[in-house]
Amino acid sequence: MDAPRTPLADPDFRRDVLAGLAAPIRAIPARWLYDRRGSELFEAITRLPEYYLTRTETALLERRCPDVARIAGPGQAVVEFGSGASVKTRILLAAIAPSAYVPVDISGDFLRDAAASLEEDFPGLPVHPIEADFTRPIELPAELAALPRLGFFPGSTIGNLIPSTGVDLLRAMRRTLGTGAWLFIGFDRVKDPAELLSAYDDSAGVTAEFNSNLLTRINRELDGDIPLDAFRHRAVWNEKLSRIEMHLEAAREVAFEVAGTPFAMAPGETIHTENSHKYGERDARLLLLAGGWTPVEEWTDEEARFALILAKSEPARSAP
Ligand code: AVI
Repeated sequence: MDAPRTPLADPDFRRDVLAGLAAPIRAIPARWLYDRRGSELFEAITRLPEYYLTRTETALLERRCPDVARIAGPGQAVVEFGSGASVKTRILLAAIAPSAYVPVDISGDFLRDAAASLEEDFPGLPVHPIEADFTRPIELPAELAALPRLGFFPGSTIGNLIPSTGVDLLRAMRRTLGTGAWLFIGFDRVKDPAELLSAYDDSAGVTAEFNSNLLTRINRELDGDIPLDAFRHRAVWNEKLSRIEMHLEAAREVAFEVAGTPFAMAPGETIHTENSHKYGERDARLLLLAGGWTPVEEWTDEEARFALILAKSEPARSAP
């Protein structure tokens, strides 16, 4: 029997790419953008002058974490979804006198590194890394049973999910953290489409490289022969769905193979690679409410570019 052509390919990656390229509206889930190179490119994006999100949220955290400490009180077990151990985590932990830190991530290696560096910077703080998919409810360690809990989900990562999936995630977080817990979450706000478009199509071309790295990854891991020069990065503002979309657009007629399957695309046809939803003031609150979280306090920067919301999982009440 012949050896498989792509023995190291992640079967989920293979399934998503083959199905996504064959679909009538071609689309590949955004999580596949983050191989090692993709993660490095995303880090570079966060430092771009046009990408206001990271620096705006970081400054807001510096200013507002003391308010979170005041409202939520000391001794919180901080559960970070998709850790983490970033500059943002450190700002929160330094401000709120936590009783424990629980980074949750699907990547074990990343988690262990993050946990080790946090333990160094916060000696005496119990750190309990959990390797798990946080889109499903997670069982927290028994040591945390009696502690108040505060979930942390910064970065506007909620915006990368379509609203129905975002609500499912918020509900899973509620199940994980329990009734009476806090959730401290970042939302990118709706703003001038020109500003949004330049944040997702920067002048140095880093976002374009981040997007087309997906094709490089497909070629490498799925034995593809996609000509990279046949595709260009497109960032599009979808007003109706209130989101920036990233696409890879065929610049000419192109034919290629992935894992032995042939594909052909006409000029102008695209592969949709990411959504980044932007939320108005009421939209974000409604999303939280739909996910079982009651907004308690909200902070934005002077230009209302980005919002941090502190929400609480209240006991279930019967509807009036
Ligand atoms: C990770 N996420 C919040 C980023 C965003 O802004 O949606 C990913 C990104 N894509 C292009 N630039 C940044």
